[in-house]
Amino acid sequence: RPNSGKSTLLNAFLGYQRAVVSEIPGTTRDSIDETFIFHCKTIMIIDTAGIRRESRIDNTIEYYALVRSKEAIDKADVVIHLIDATSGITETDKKIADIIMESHKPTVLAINKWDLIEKDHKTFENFKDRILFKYYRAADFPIISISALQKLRIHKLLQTALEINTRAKQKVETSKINVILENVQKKHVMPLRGEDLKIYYATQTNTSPPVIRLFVNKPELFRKDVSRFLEKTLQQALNWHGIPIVFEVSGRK
Ligand SMILES: Nc1nc2c(ncn2[C@@H]2O[C@H](COP(=O)(O)OP(=O)(O)OP(=O)(O)O)[C@@H](O)[C@H]2O)c(=O)[nH]1
Ligand SMILES: [Mg+2]
Repeated sequence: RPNSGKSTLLNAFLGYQRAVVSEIPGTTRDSIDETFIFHCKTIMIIDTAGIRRESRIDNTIEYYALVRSKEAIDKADVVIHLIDATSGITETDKKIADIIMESHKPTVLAINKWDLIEKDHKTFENFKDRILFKYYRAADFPIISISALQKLRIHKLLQTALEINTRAKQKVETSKINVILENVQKKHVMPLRGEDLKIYYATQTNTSPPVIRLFVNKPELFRKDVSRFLEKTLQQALNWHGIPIVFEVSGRK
């Protein structure tokens, strides 16, 4: 989102003023990529133009900025979605979250400008609750409060991004996935309860994003709520928080 502090964060990671920062939204027009070393790893960081709501994209410069921001998402292993703490999650942020989710990239939500928030011991939890209330899918992702300007928790942010990247590249044993799915079906919880859907067999066919191939009795019963539910179940059981899962469903083998 424009003005959330993306260029400031790039500069904080690099340790010098590489990108132009200003209080005027729309400062960065083209993506900038740079590399730096963190814990003996070379990391490429891409700073993008802030994405505006489509209704406000009224000229070609902004249109191409959007296209390039989407290209940056496609190129990335992990996406950091920066939210401005002073405004909280906005409609624009939800739009951006939708764009990120379409890409199925591992994602961290970073709440920036945390230095500007009056704090007591409950602030972060309250803030998180408000975000989840406005946007329940935020629960799918790690949420970290940071200050790009004061370099607060930016190492923790990087560490988290690296961790979910590593996990997204893992291949899980077929037996493990099948045990999880067997157990969840035995429990008869919603939305599986009372339905005739049966999952016979599952296997992981790809990584980053993980693709799970499922063989079921009636593919037409594999609706969105079932898919969501199984995604959450597997994310929890496999420590895949922040990592979207793609399901490929086919009829009985
Ligand atoms: N207090 C505070 N201000 C910040 C922080 N991060 C960025 N800012 C300020 O927020 C404004 C916007 O920062 P930028 O880094 O240019 O934001 P951006 O996301 O790159 O914006 P666009 O390029 O327009 O999309 C600047 O005035 C920054 O100094 C922060 O952590 N704390
Ligand atoms: Mg910028």
